[in-house]
Amino acid sequence: MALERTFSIIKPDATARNLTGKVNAMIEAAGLRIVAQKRIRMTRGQAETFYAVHSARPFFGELVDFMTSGPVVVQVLEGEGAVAKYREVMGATDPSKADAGTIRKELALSIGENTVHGSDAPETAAIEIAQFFSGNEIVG
Ligand code: DAT
Ligand code: MG
Repeated sequence: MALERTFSIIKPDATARNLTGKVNAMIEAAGLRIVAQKRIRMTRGQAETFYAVHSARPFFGELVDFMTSGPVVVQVLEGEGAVAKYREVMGATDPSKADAGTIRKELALSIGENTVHGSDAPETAAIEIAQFFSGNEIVG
């Protein structure tokens, strides 16, 4: 499998509970490298663009409210098969269905307040990374 990059967000429920370091430890323990990272407060416009694929879903308004409710940490992760590997480390969207030892099983509060985002494919990872980082902010 090739060296790959994925996009990660440590969501407001996690920054509020001071869990950034714990999430990062789980990322690094899985062999993924954090090659870019910054703490930001997302605007509604940024959140709406980021989750545009979900704009017709009933939870979209709630999702945008949540993602703009506090600071987030946006990250680029690098490693062999990073996209699929980070999805494994995160666990299922609904924490009650996530495997033991995953970030969402161990730390998430609910299907909405689920602690982390990770890209679902290399193509979406490239788009998501470009929304938040310029090339010179990523140091592999
Ligand atoms: P994932 O974040 O695992 O890729 P997704 O892309 O299907 O999941 O959904 C994006 C986010 O939207 C998810 O992390 C939390 C929220 N969400 C998804 N399904 C939801 C639901 N049924 N109720 C409330 N929020 C939901
Ligand atoms: Mg998704």
